[in-house]
Amino acid sequence: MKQWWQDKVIYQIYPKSFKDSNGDGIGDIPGIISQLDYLADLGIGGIWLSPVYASPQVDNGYDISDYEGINPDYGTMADMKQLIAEAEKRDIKIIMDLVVNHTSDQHAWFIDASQSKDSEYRDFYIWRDGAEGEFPNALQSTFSGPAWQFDPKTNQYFLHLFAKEQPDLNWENEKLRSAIYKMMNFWIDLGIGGFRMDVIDLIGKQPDKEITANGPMLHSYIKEMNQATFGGKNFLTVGETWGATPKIAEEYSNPNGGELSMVFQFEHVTVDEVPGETKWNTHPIDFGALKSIFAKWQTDLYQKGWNSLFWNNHDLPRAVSHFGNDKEYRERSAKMLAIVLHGQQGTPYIYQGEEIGLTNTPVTSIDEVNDIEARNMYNTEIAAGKKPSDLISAINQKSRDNARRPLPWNAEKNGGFTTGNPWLPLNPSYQKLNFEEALANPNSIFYTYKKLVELRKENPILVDGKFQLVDTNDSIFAYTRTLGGKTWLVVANWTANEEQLSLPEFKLEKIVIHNIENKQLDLKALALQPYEAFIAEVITKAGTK
Ligand code: TEU
Ligand code: CA
Repeated sequence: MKQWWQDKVIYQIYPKSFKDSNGDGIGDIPGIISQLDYLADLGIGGIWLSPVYASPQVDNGYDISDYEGINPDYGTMADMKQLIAEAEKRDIKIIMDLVVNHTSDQHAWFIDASQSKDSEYRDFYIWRDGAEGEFPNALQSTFSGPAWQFDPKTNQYFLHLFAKEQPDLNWENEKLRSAIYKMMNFWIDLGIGGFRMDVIDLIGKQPDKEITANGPMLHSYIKEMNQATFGGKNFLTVGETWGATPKIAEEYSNPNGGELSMVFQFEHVTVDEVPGETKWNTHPIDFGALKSIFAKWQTDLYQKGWNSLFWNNHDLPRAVSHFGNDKEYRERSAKMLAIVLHGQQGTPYIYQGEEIGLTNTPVTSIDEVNDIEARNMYNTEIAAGKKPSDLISAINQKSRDNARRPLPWNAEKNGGFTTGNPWLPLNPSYQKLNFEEALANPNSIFYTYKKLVELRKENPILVDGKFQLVDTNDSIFAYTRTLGGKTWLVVANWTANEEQLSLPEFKLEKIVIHNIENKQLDLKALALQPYEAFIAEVITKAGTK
């Protein structure tokens, strides 16, 4: 069955920072509704909405206290229904964030479960014995420190792979699984178009064996969920799977597997990390390695599964700062990153503000940092004797706040994001760098994205064409897409150097998109400018490859 999302581009909204409608400094659902025409203009087919559910906001909504309620800061269920309806009018579907590895400790299930060992909800969570101060085992939380929290009331520890206010759910419990499926069907019945599944690869965990990702029951649970909820519907499901290899991604996403549409894998975005070290130990990007990673995923999943394509999200640094050049070549390198990603096979995701090339926002002190992950890391490392300046430098490169700054809609106070005090200050660049300015400039990054979105809808070669890497040096990423005798060539220089490239095997038919206006292309002798990138229709001289 043809799925609604196959030739579409998805846009991620982080609601707290998108648009404030009532001056309280916090983005909200009416704010999103007010900008739907902007998103329709960009041409996207779906919105992945980061959590808007009732939540004490310890982890900005990834700690949910009621899956069927809306955080009052963001609006009401009536607003949510209106968002779904208004989006639908513009042919945009809403993809809800499904956070079912854990709940908030303020969820009714956990409140009840923690009252007594006899609670009917006790087994919805993961409790273990251990004398106080002696943890059941060595499992660590992603947000620093032990993954076990002692609960004096019942004298047991509970598991939390994230904050201690985010207790892990026990997927071995069939009653818990049915309760989750019931909740999912509630949302499906409201007319949403998909789910993005938060850390879904952790639900099959075996805590006693210290197995967290890719546990033995993981795929059975996902198959069961598929059958009980979205299976057989025209629906997008994307699992967040930090531990996926191409083989594992194939298992999730193969069209006959009864699991998910696709997964987010993170091999390319963690290319600057060394296995065994944390994300805070940064290393320069090895572009040769990056190219091989893309080529591997493109090749291994072709016609066996489905890729998701992204450079950044609410947990990652801004794409242009991390992979491009956010100074002299901000515009050109942002367009290059867009072209080289959207040229690939899979479903592209744009993270809010990426389409105008928003950059990271440096801070000078931990007091300016909001994100729980960075703050916990900072406190732990300071206690271990690390230097504040080194930690702040790592935070400036990697912290999640970089992507979470409120959006600059125009050059007015607070970028037009709010008439009040924004919950987190905007990047000070907003006077020059904002949506209004981008829309008014026909050469802006925005129009590169808009064109790429449109190209995908109109050209099956972008959706289904076979990927083949073109051999070049590591400063250049070049590949072809081929479908039905047609070939598109994608070439990107991902450095600030000029690069020479000769591709005599291709004859230029027409330029599809190019991030340098009015520049001729001679494929036999390409003198690539810094961060130059293009897609061209070509004829393969030695016959079709
Ligand atoms: O992220 C999963 C996750 O492992 C992240 O904590 C990730 O390791 C880190 O942010 C990289 O910088 C998901 C959500 O996307 C994230 O926002 C949540 O905090 C987390 O799950 C817990 O729900
Ligand atoms: Ca608000």
